[in-house]
Amino acid sequence: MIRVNNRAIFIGRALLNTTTTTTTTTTILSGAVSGGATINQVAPFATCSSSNHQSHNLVARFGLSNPFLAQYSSVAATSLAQDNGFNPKEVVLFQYEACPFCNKVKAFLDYYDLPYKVVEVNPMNKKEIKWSDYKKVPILTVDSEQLVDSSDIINKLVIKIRPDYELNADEEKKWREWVDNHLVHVLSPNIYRTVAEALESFEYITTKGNFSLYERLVAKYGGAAAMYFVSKKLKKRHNITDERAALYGAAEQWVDALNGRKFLGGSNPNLADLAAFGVLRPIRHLKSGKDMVEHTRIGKWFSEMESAVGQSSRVIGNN
Ligand SMILES: N[C@@H](CCC(=O)N[C@@H](CS)C(=O)NCC(=O)O)C(=O)O
Repeated sequence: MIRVNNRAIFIGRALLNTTTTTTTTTTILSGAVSGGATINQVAPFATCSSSNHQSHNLVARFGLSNPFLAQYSSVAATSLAQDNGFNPKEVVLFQYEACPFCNKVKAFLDYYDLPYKVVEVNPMNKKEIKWSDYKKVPILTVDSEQLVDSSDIINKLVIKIRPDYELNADEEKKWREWVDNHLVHVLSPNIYRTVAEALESFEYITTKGNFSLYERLVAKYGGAAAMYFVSKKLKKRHNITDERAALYGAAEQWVDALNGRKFLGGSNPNLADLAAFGVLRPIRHLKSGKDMVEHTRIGKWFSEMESAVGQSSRVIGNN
């Protein structure tokens, strides 16, 4: 079995429209952006919503694995999931590589050493998930069962792996919600904060996402430019005045929550640790992630999480 050491590079969330209530992807910044391409063609934004299903604003997420860190290796997996009697024949994750919700699921699968294949969805035509009524990612298929929504996916999997898992523990629940409702929102304004950072993010996005050659070329420069401006809108929407301060504040808030413990879960990560790690892992090697580790106390926990989660259990090939 070939598995890839996955350090995904996050992508962003862009709220282009603050009023629409439709779930349909909408071009808000219409008109030619680059060579006649519309903004959706330039930066094929997805309609991302947080765990709050009330919001159907046009947002975007992009992502990818860090090509510099990806290490391929053959491993003999000892799966916690398999040890506990959960041994599906095939697990497939339909995703955008840098979507934070997809990365939450990946952190969980990696931690539990549950082998999974990845199908990278083209955010423009989503043809890879045409078979499903659910129009967002992540979608996880476990043999013939379809699971949707990152938190629901994780809840269902953890109960399959550890039937006695206490899903409603107050602290864990509170911080899982904090990841979806707060942490995720400070990421995009940071990764698109300056033109240089927007270009860095799109370099990763377009290298690893599912784009045609044309889409890739247009998306890199047009998308970076567009997201630079969109991220300013996002700041306003989430009442962020200084994006780095918001990121550092969130990181410090998380370390305070640890309250001296190795993980929020104590000596082992719980689902909140995995969620926070999952959404931060893609930005870790972007400038914003490096700044975060340099200027806050989060680095120690992050490194402990890297060791605890270990190698990706993603299976390469035949998908
Ligand atoms: N609450 C969902 C949110 C999922 C979500 O918003 N996914 C976005 C990508 S980040 C999406 O697929 N949007 C639809 C689109 O791209 O058109 C979850 O936690 O899985």
